[in-house]
Amino acid sequence: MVLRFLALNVLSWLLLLANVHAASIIWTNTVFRTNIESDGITNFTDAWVFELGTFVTLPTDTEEFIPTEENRSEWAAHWVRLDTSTYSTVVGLNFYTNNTNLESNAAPFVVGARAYVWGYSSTSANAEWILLTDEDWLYPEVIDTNGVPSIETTNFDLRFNSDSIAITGSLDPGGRGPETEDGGDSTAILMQSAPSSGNTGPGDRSFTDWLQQNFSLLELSDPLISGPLADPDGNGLSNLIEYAFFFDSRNGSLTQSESTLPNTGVALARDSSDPSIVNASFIKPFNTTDLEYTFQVSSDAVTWTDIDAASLSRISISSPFAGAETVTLRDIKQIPGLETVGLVRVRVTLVNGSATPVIAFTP
Ligand SMILES: [Ca+2]
Repeated sequence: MVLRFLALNVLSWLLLLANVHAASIIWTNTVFRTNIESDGITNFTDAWVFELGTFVTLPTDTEEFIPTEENRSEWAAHWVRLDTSTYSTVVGLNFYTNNTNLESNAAPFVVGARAYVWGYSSTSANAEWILLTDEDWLYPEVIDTNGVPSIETTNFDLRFNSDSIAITGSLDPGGRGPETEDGGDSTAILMQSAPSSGNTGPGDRSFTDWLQQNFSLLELSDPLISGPLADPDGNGLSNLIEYAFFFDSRNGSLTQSESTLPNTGVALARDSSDPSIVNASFIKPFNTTDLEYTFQVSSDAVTWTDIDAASLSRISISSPFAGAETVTLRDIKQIPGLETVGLVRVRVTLVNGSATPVIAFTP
Protein backbone atom coordinates (compact mmCIF):
# COMPACT_ATOMS: atom_id res chain seq x y z
CA MET A 1 0.00 0.00 0.00
CA VAL A 2 2.81 2.40 0.86
CA LEU A 3 4.50 1.83 -2.48
CA ARG A 4 1.28 2.39 -4.35
CA PHE A 5 0.70 5.63 -2.50
CA LEU A 6 4.19 6.87 -3.34
CA ALA A 7 3.78 5.97 -6.98
CA LEU A 8 0.54 7.91 -7.18
CA ASN A 9 2.16 10.89 -5.52
CA VAL A 10 4.97 10.97 -8.05
CA LEU A 11 2.42 10.77 -10.82
CA SER A 12 0.46 13.70 -9.40
CA TRP A 13 3.58 15.83 -9.26
CA LEU A 14 4.45 14.98 -12.83
CA LEU A 15 0.95 16.00 -13.87
CA LEU A 16 1.28 19.26 -11.98
CA LEU A 17 4.65 19.99 -13.53
CA ALA A 18 3.19 19.48 -16.97
CA ASN A 19 0.54 22.07 -16.24
CA VAL A 20 2.42 24.92 -14.65
CA HIS A 21 0.65 27.43 -16.83
CA ALA A 22 -2.80 26.20 -15.98
CA ALA A 23 -5.45 27.10 -13.45
CA SER A 24 -7.33 24.07 -12.21
CA ILE A 25 -11.11 24.40 -12.02
CA ILE A 26 -13.34 21.84 -10.37
CA TRP A 27 -17.02 22.29 -11.16
CA THR A 28 -19.71 20.10 -9.67
CA ASN A 29 -23.03 20.03 -7.86
CA THR A 30 -23.95 18.70 -4.43
CA VAL A 31 -24.40 14.94 -4.70
CA PHE A 32 -27.11 12.57 -3.50
CA ARG A 33 -29.91 15.04 -4.19
CA THR A 34 -32.85 14.95 -6.53
CA ASN A 35 -32.80 16.84 -9.81
CA ILE A 36 -35.95 16.89 -11.90
CA GLU A 37 -37.31 18.15 -15.17
CA SER A 38 -40.08 20.71 -15.50
CA ASP A 39 -42.88 18.13 -15.20
CA GLY A 40 -41.88 17.67 -11.56
CA ILE A 41 -41.68 13.89 -12.01
CA THR A 42 -38.90 12.98 -14.43
CA ASN A 43 -35.48 12.73 -12.83
CA PHE A 44 -32.42 13.90 -14.76
CA THR A 45 -31.00 10.88 -16.53
CA ASP A 46 -27.54 9.97 -17.78
CA ALA A 47 -28.58 11.59 -21.09
CA TRP A 48 -28.15 14.97 -19.44
CA VAL A 49 -25.08 16.96 -20.45
CA PHE A 50 -23.57 19.93 -18.61
CA GLU A 51 -21.23 22.43 -20.20
CA LEU A 52 -18.98 24.90 -18.37
CA GLY A 53 -18.37 28.05 -20.36
CA THR A 54 -19.13 31.70 -20.68
CA PHE A 55 -21.11 34.03 -22.92
CA VAL A 56 -19.37 36.38 -25.32
CA THR A 57 -20.45 39.65 -26.82
CA LEU A 58 -20.30 39.34 -30.60
CA PRO A 59 -19.13 42.05 -33.00
CA THR A 60 -22.72 42.24 -34.25
CA ASP A 61 -24.09 43.04 -30.76
CA THR A 62 -24.85 46.64 -29.86
CA GLU A 63 -24.35 46.07 -26.13
CA GLU A 64 -22.74 43.57 -23.76
CA PHE A 65 -24.49 40.22 -24.00
CA ILE A 66 -25.89 38.95 -20.70
CA PRO A 67 -28.08 35.83 -20.83
CA THR A 68 -31.63 36.28 -19.58
CA GLU A 69 -34.81 34.25 -19.76
CA GLU A 70 -35.97 36.63 -22.50
CA ASN A 71 -32.99 36.32 -24.86
CA ARG A 72 -32.51 32.56 -24.66
CA SER A 73 -32.95 32.12 -28.39
CA GLU A 74 -29.59 33.94 -28.68
CA TRP A 75 -27.68 31.94 -26.07
CA ALA A 76 -26.27 29.26 -28.34
CA ALA A 77 -24.72 31.80 -30.71
CA HIS A 78 -23.01 33.58 -27.79
CA TRP A 79 -21.88 30.49 -25.87
CA VAL A 80 -18.24 29.42 -25.66
CA ARG A 81 -17.66 26.11 -23.94
CA LEU A 82 -14.60 25.34 -21.83
CA ASP A 83 -15.49 21.85 -20.62
CA THR A 84 -18.24 19.25 -20.77
CA SER A 85 -19.49 16.72 -18.25
CA THR A 86 -22.09 14.05 -18.54
CA TYR A 87 -24.55 13.73 -15.67
CA SER A 88 -24.28 10.58 -13.60
CA THR A 89 -27.01 8.81 -11.67
CA VAL A 90 -24.64 6.03 -10.56
CA VAL A 91 -25.45 4.93 -6.99
CA GLY A 92 -27.70 7.94 -6.65
CA LEU A 93 -24.88 10.46 -6.84
CA ASN A 94 -26.94 12.53 -9.31
CA PHE A 95 -24.25 14.94 -10.32
CA TYR A 96 -22.11 16.48 -12.98
CA THR A 97 -18.45 16.97 -12.24
CA ASN A 98 -15.16 17.60 -13.95
CA ASN A 99 -11.74 18.99 -13.27
CA THR A 100 -10.52 21.12 -16.14
CA ASN A 101 -7.32 23.04 -16.69
CA LEU A 102 -7.67 26.58 -17.96
CA GLU A 103 -4.50 27.00 -20.03
CA SER A 104 -4.56 30.75 -20.60
CA ASN A 105 -6.57 33.87 -19.94
CA ALA A 106 -7.08 34.49 -23.64
CA ALA A 107 -10.57 35.82 -24.41
CA PRO A 108 -13.21 34.93 -23.50
CA PHE A 109 -11.79 33.30 -20.35
CA VAL A 110 -10.21 36.48 -19.04
CA VAL A 111 -9.65 36.99 -15.32
CA GLY A 112 -12.97 37.72 -13.66
CA ALA A 113 -15.17 36.64 -16.57
CA ARG A 114 -18.36 35.08 -15.27
CA ALA A 115 -18.67 31.30 -15.55
CA TYR A 116 -21.94 29.62 -16.39
CA VAL A 117 -23.03 25.97 -16.38
CA TRP A 118 -25.55 25.06 -19.06
CA GLY A 119 -27.30 21.75 -18.55
CA TYR A 120 -29.55 20.15 -21.13
CA SER A 121 -31.22 16.90 -21.95
CA SER A 122 -29.73 15.55 -25.14
CA THR A 123 -32.58 13.15 -25.86
CA SER A 124 -35.83 14.70 -24.77
CA ALA A 125 -38.08 15.69 -27.67
CA ASN A 126 -39.13 18.78 -25.78
CA ALA A 127 -35.62 19.49 -24.65
CA GLU A 128 -35.09 20.82 -21.17
CA TRP A 129 -32.51 23.33 -20.02
CA ILE A 130 -31.06 24.74 -16.85
CA LEU A 131 -28.60 27.63 -16.88
CA LEU A 132 -26.66 28.22 -13.69
CA THR A 133 -24.27 30.86 -12.46
CA ASP A 134 -23.02 32.38 -9.24
CA GLU A 135 -21.42 35.72 -8.48
CA ASP A 136 -18.43 33.78 -7.15
CA TRP A 137 -17.95 31.76 -10.35
CA LEU A 138 -15.27 33.90 -11.93
CA TYR A 139 -12.50 32.60 -14.14
CA PRO A 140 -9.20 32.68 -12.24
CA GLU A 141 -5.87 34.06 -13.34
CA VAL A 142 -3.61 31.56 -15.07
CA ILE A 143 -0.29 32.13 -13.38
CA ASP A 144 3.08 31.34 -14.84
CA THR A 145 4.64 29.79 -11.76
CA ASN A 146 8.07 29.62 -13.36
CA GLY A 147 8.39 25.88 -13.15
CA VAL A 148 7.02 25.61 -9.63
CA PRO A 149 3.83 23.53 -9.61
CA SER A 150 0.73 25.54 -8.85
CA ILE A 151 -1.69 23.66 -6.65
CA GLU A 152 -4.32 26.36 -6.50
CA THR A 153 -7.75 25.13 -7.50
CA THR A 154 -10.87 27.17 -8.16
CA ASN A 155 -14.18 25.55 -7.30
CA PHE A 156 -17.44 26.30 -9.02
CA ASP A 157 -19.75 24.40 -6.68
CA LEU A 158 -23.50 24.33 -7.00
CA ARG A 159 -24.98 23.99 -3.51
CA PHE A 160 -28.02 24.77 -1.47
CA ASN A 161 -27.61 27.84 0.67
CA SER A 162 -25.31 29.68 -1.71
CA ASP A 163 -25.59 32.62 -4.03
CA SER A 164 -26.01 30.41 -7.08
CA ILE A 165 -28.88 31.31 -9.36
CA ALA A 166 -30.71 29.59 -12.19
CA ILE A 167 -31.33 31.91 -15.14
CA THR A 168 -33.67 29.33 -16.59
CA GLY A 169 -34.99 26.50 -14.47
CA SER A 170 -34.82 26.80 -10.69
CA LEU A 171 -32.79 25.89 -7.63
CA ASP A 172 -34.32 24.37 -4.50
CA PRO A 173 -37.81 24.77 -5.99
CA GLY A 174 -39.39 23.10 -2.96
CA GLY A 175 -37.70 25.47 -0.54
CA ARG A 176 -36.46 22.51 1.47
CA GLY A 177 -32.84 23.55 1.67
CA PRO A 178 -30.58 24.87 2.99
CA GLU A 179 -28.50 21.98 4.07
CA THR A 180 -27.81 21.44 7.72
CA GLU A 181 -24.76 19.92 9.36
CA ASP A 182 -26.32 16.46 9.40
CA GLY A 183 -26.77 16.58 5.64
CA GLY A 184 -30.16 18.23 5.61
CA ASP A 185 -33.21 16.94 3.85
CA SER A 186 -31.92 14.35 1.42
CA THR A 187 -35.11 14.46 -0.60
CA ALA A 188 -34.74 18.17 -1.29
CA ILE A 189 -34.64 19.02 -4.99
CA LEU A 190 -31.49 20.87 -5.97
CA MET A 191 -32.12 21.55 -9.66
CA GLN A 192 -35.30 21.72 -11.71
CA SER A 193 -35.04 22.36 -15.43
CA ALA A 194 -37.37 24.31 -17.70
CA PRO A 195 -38.58 23.56 -21.23
CA SER A 196 -36.25 25.04 -23.82
CA SER A 197 -39.25 25.89 -26.01
CA GLY A 198 -37.60 24.86 -29.25
CA ASN A 199 -34.64 27.19 -28.95
CA THR A 200 -31.26 26.27 -30.36
CA GLY A 201 -29.29 24.55 -27.61
CA PRO A 202 -25.56 24.54 -26.91
CA GLY A 203 -25.23 21.28 -28.78
CA ASP A 204 -27.27 22.55 -31.72
CA ARG A 205 -24.67 24.40 -33.72
CA SER A 206 -24.85 25.81 -37.18
CA PHE A 207 -22.00 26.89 -39.42
CA THR A 208 -23.09 30.49 -38.82
CA ASP A 209 -22.73 30.03 -35.05
CA TRP A 210 -19.31 28.51 -35.54
CA LEU A 211 -18.18 31.39 -37.77
CA GLN A 212 -19.43 34.01 -35.32
CA GLN A 213 -17.43 32.41 -32.53
CA ASN A 214 -14.24 32.11 -34.56
CA PHE A 215 -14.02 35.24 -36.67
CA SER A 216 -14.28 39.00 -36.23
CA LEU A 217 -16.85 41.14 -38.00
CA LEU A 218 -14.23 42.23 -40.54
CA GLU A 219 -13.24 38.62 -41.20
CA LEU A 220 -16.86 37.56 -41.51
CA SER A 221 -17.24 39.97 -44.40
CA ASP A 222 -14.33 38.39 -46.30
CA PRO A 223 -15.20 35.04 -47.91
CA LEU A 224 -11.50 34.36 -48.50
CA ILE A 225 -11.18 34.10 -44.70
CA SER A 226 -14.55 32.93 -43.43
CA GLY A 227 -16.05 31.21 -46.48
CA PRO A 228 -16.82 27.50 -46.05
CA LEU A 229 -14.01 26.43 -48.38
CA ALA A 230 -11.45 29.02 -47.20
CA ASP A 231 -8.44 27.89 -45.21
CA PRO A 232 -7.25 30.96 -43.28
CA ASP A 233 -4.86 29.03 -41.04
CA GLY A 234 -3.32 27.26 -44.01
CA ASN A 235 -3.47 23.78 -42.52
CA GLY A 236 -5.01 22.20 -45.62
CA LEU A 237 -8.43 21.88 -44.00
CA SER A 238 -11.27 24.13 -45.08
CA ASN A 239 -13.43 25.93 -42.51
CA LEU A 240 -16.23 23.53 -43.37
CA ILE A 241 -14.09 20.49 -42.57
CA GLU A 242 -12.83 22.09 -39.36
CA TYR A 243 -16.40 22.81 -38.27
CA ALA A 244 -17.62 19.33 -39.23
CA PHE A 245 -14.87 17.41 -37.44
CA PHE A 246 -14.10 19.46 -34.31
CA PHE A 247 -10.89 21.07 -35.51
CA ASP A 248 -9.70 24.40 -34.15
CA SER A 249 -10.21 27.09 -36.78
CA ARG A 250 -7.12 29.06 -35.90
CA ASN A 251 -4.07 26.94 -35.28
CA GLY A 252 -4.90 23.80 -37.19
CA SER A 253 -4.77 21.74 -34.04
CA LEU A 254 -7.46 19.44 -32.81
CA THR A 255 -9.81 20.51 -30.09
CA GLN A 256 -11.42 18.28 -27.51
CA SER A 257 -11.33 15.10 -29.56
CA GLU A 258 -7.55 15.32 -29.81
CA SER A 259 -6.87 11.88 -28.40
CA THR A 260 -9.15 9.99 -30.74
CA LEU A 261 -9.51 11.93 -33.96
CA PRO A 262 -6.83 11.53 -36.64
CA ASN A 263 -5.72 14.53 -38.67
CA THR A 264 -7.49 13.23 -41.72
CA GLY A 265 -10.93 13.12 -40.12
CA VAL A 266 -11.46 9.46 -41.00
CA ALA A 267 -9.70 6.68 -39.10
CA LEU A 268 -9.23 3.10 -40.21
CA ALA A 269 -8.76 0.62 -37.39
CA ARG A 270 -8.94 -3.09 -36.78
CA ASP A 271 -12.00 -4.26 -34.92
CA SER A 272 -11.34 -4.83 -31.23
CA SER A 273 -13.11 -8.17 -31.23
CA ASP A 274 -11.87 -9.49 -34.59
CA PRO A 275 -8.56 -8.17 -36.00
CA SER A 276 -9.41 -9.41 -39.50
CA ILE A 277 -12.19 -6.81 -39.68
CA VAL A 278 -11.29 -3.22 -40.60
CA ASN A 279 -13.63 -0.40 -39.56
CA ALA A 280 -13.74 3.22 -40.73
CA SER A 281 -14.88 5.90 -38.31
CA PHE A 282 -15.01 9.63 -37.71
CA ILE A 283 -16.03 11.91 -34.85
CA LYS A 284 -18.53 14.71 -35.35
CA PRO A 285 -20.39 17.20 -33.16
CA PHE A 286 -23.56 15.42 -32.09
CA ASN A 287 -26.09 18.06 -32.90
CA THR A 288 -25.15 20.18 -35.87
CA THR A 289 -28.22 21.37 -37.73
CA ASP A 290 -26.86 21.87 -41.25
CA LEU A 291 -24.45 19.06 -42.16
CA GLU A 292 -24.83 15.81 -44.06
CA TYR A 293 -22.11 13.17 -43.89
CA THR A 294 -21.64 10.39 -46.43
CA PHE A 295 -18.98 7.69 -46.53
CA GLN A 296 -17.36 7.34 -49.95
CA VAL A 297 -15.07 4.54 -51.07
CA SER A 298 -12.58 4.08 -53.89
CA SER A 299 -10.25 1.35 -55.04
CA ASP A 300 -8.03 3.65 -57.11
CA ALA A 301 -8.29 7.16 -55.55
CA VAL A 302 -9.76 8.38 -58.84
CA THR A 303 -13.35 7.18 -58.84
CA TRP A 304 -15.24 7.68 -55.61
CA THR A 305 -18.68 6.24 -54.95
CA ASP A 306 -21.10 6.55 -52.06
CA ILE A 307 -21.28 3.36 -50.05
CA ASP A 308 -24.00 1.03 -51.28
CA ALA A 309 -27.33 0.50 -49.60
CA ALA A 310 -26.22 -2.82 -48.14
CA SER A 311 -23.33 -1.11 -46.37
CA LEU A 312 -25.57 1.53 -44.78
CA SER A 313 -26.82 -1.09 -42.34
CA ARG A 314 -23.30 -1.49 -41.01
CA ILE A 315 -23.07 2.10 -39.81
CA SER A 316 -23.30 2.51 -36.06
CA ILE A 317 -23.11 5.58 -33.85
CA SER A 318 -21.63 5.79 -30.38
CA SER A 319 -20.74 8.62 -28.02
CA PRO A 320 -17.00 9.02 -27.31
CA PHE A 321 -17.53 12.03 -25.04
CA ALA A 322 -20.31 14.46 -24.29
CA GLY A 323 -21.36 16.49 -27.28
CA ALA A 324 -19.79 14.15 -29.83
CA GLU A 325 -20.69 11.12 -31.89
CA THR A 326 -18.46 8.48 -33.40
CA VAL A 327 -19.86 7.22 -36.70
CA THR A 328 -18.45 3.82 -37.62
CA LEU A 329 -18.71 1.93 -40.90
CA ARG A 330 -18.01 -1.64 -39.91
CA ASP A 331 -16.06 -4.17 -41.97
CA ILE A 332 -15.18 -2.13 -45.05
CA LYS A 333 -13.65 -5.18 -46.76
CA GLN A 334 -17.21 -6.38 -47.36
CA ILE A 335 -17.80 -3.45 -49.70
CA PRO A 336 -17.54 -4.47 -53.37
CA GLY A 337 -14.16 -3.38 -54.78
CA LEU A 338 -12.52 -3.03 -51.36
CA GLU A 339 -11.90 -6.69 -50.63
CA THR A 340 -8.12 -6.36 -50.62
CA VAL A 341 -7.29 -2.67 -50.91
CA GLY A 342 -9.30 0.52 -50.81
CA LEU A 343 -9.71 4.08 -49.66
CA VAL A 344 -12.41 5.67 -47.56
CA ARG A 345 -13.29 9.33 -47.20
CA VAL A 346 -16.27 11.32 -45.97
CA ARG A 347 -18.19 13.85 -48.04
CA VAL A 348 -19.59 16.68 -45.97
CA THR A 349 -22.41 18.77 -47.36
CA LEU A 350 -23.33 22.10 -45.81
CA VAL A 351 -27.03 22.65 -46.35
CA ASN A 352 -28.05 26.15 -45.39
CA GLY A 353 -31.52 26.95 -46.56
CA SER A 354 -31.80 28.50 -49.97
CA ALA A 355 -28.08 28.69 -50.71
CA THR A 356 -26.45 26.09 -52.95
CA PRO A 357 -25.09 23.26 -50.78
CA VAL A 358 -21.32 23.44 -50.23
CA ILE A 359 -19.44 20.16 -50.43
CA ALA A 360 -16.05 19.28 -48.93
CA PHE A 361 -14.13 16.04 -48.53
CA THR A 362 -11.82 14.71 -45.90
CA PRO A 363 -8.30 14.16 -47.26
CA1 LIG B 1 -7.95 25.48 -42.05
